[in-house]
Amino acid sequence: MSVATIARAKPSPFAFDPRHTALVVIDMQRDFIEPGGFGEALGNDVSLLAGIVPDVARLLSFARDQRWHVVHTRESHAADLSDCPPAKRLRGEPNARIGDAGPMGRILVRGEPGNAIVEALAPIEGELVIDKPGKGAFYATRLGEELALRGVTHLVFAGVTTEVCVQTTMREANDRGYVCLLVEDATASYIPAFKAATVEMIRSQGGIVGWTATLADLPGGRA
Ligand code: C5J
Repeated sequence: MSVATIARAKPSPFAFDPRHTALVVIDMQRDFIEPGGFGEALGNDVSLLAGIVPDVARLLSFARDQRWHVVHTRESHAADLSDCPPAKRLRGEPNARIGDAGPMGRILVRGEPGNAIVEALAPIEGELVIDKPGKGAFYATRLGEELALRGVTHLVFAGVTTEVCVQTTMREANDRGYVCLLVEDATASYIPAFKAATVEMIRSQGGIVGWTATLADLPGGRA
């Protein structure tokens, strides 16, 4: 087993076998990152998320070079919204709700322009793309089965938003026995204090949910 180590990971060095490791890029889709999508409809400043696209691109390129498995997720719903419970759709007072028409097509609906992953991070052949109706990527998807088929044991997380879909998925993964690490500068929140709190809570108490590291901490510091 060839083991790599991120020596400066917190709270302790993170050892992994690249052959059994997947990068999971959460929801880097236009609906959250560009004006006119779900994120902006909720009243958020989407530029905070757009700012990490170059960092996620560097991490993606590193993972591809290292031959990690790569998974992209998209928060998305069927066109008839049969997988969007009213409790989700009717929440809050957004300018536009899931399924409503917006400048990038129907909000958070599969196949609409706004549901696409931003061009700079587009999946390439052989990478897994998971459409998920919930915040966690394991809920109501084939992610668990697909990772098992590939023999994946370690997950490295990036994407948005840190405290919602990234953290939820990381907690789901932790409970399923995956060894998880979050790359701090490749994740963002509309609310920076929530990102900072999430990073701290993940690695607290000896790594209660997993590990964290920065791009510069990755093996060879190449990312
Ligand atoms: C949210 C997400 N924030 N991808 N989704 O609704 O974090």
